[in-house]
Amino acid sequence: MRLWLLALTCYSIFTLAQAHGWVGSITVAGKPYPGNGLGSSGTPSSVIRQVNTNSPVTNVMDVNLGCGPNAQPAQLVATANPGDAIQVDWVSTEGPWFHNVGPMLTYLANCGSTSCTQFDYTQARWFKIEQSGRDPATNAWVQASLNSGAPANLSLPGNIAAGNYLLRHEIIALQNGVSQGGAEFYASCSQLSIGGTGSGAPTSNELVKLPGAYSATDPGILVDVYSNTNAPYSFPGPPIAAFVGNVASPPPTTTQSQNTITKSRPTTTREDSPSQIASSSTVPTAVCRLKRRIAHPSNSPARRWHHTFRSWVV
Ligand SMILES: *[C@@H]1O[C@H](CO)[C@@H](O)[C@H](O)[C@H]1NC(C)=O
Ligand SMILES: [Cu+2]
Repeated sequence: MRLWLLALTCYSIFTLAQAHGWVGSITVAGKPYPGNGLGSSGTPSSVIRQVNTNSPVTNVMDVNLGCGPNAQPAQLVATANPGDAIQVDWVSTEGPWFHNVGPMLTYLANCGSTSCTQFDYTQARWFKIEQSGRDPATNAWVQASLNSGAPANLSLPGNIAAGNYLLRHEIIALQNGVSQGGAEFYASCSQLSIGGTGSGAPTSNELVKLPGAYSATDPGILVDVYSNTNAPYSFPGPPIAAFVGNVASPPPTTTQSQNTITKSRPTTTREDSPSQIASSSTVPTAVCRLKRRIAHPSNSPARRWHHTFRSWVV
């Protein structure tokens, strides 16, 4: 009997500890590219660099901020063209991605003249091509749309120069962002070969290192997203590269806001409320809903349980 209880308790702690995620697959111009599970046992024939844990990076200077925890080069590249639509499908052990506050950002880095399969991501100079915060129509974070199993959507710059590029998609989960070190960073890198006849490229001052471009006290990282949901969100990192949004043969204009959702509109919606988590849950059982509620409640004292459990186990 005692053993059973112990086993049950351990199971609960274990599943709470798994309450994070990774990229399961990407789709480029309609073609799906499956990724791997966590760790070293997956097939290496993927375009997505495999990570070894679903846990987030929480130190902005951690080398794993680059491509996710212990990211390994993948064997394949996805062929793409300027302007292609890309979907990034984030998953968790419980099913869809479930964090629902914080931005999503996309960066590219040029791998040079050889394929990205051998590219050392610590040498990457990243430029930003897209970022999304709150949806102006609903005031909900776009990230919350992933909770239903929907992918994150982005598109390659319409005039990007041909070449080998690492695509870095990032989710920052801010449910604990009120404390320094509380923000959770999830990054995933996919290997692309972009063709076409584009000429667009970032300027050198638009290129950043990751880690390097974020500070733990950036206003978009050390932030209480629950206290004033109408406050404009300040995205971390560089602005979107100026050439992004230009199509072939563009006039040289700056279109930083074109691909960006920056501003919220006043509503009374409060994200991450237990009722919303319960109603948007795709996990069928009450037990699982309860578990998710415990793992991601909205009030900060209880929210710490998530991390307390994690630190016990990890
Ligand atoms: C991505 O696009 C699909 C199709 O339009 C949509 O259903 C989904 O909600 C979008 N994802 C996000 C995060 O908005
Ligand atoms: Cu988490």
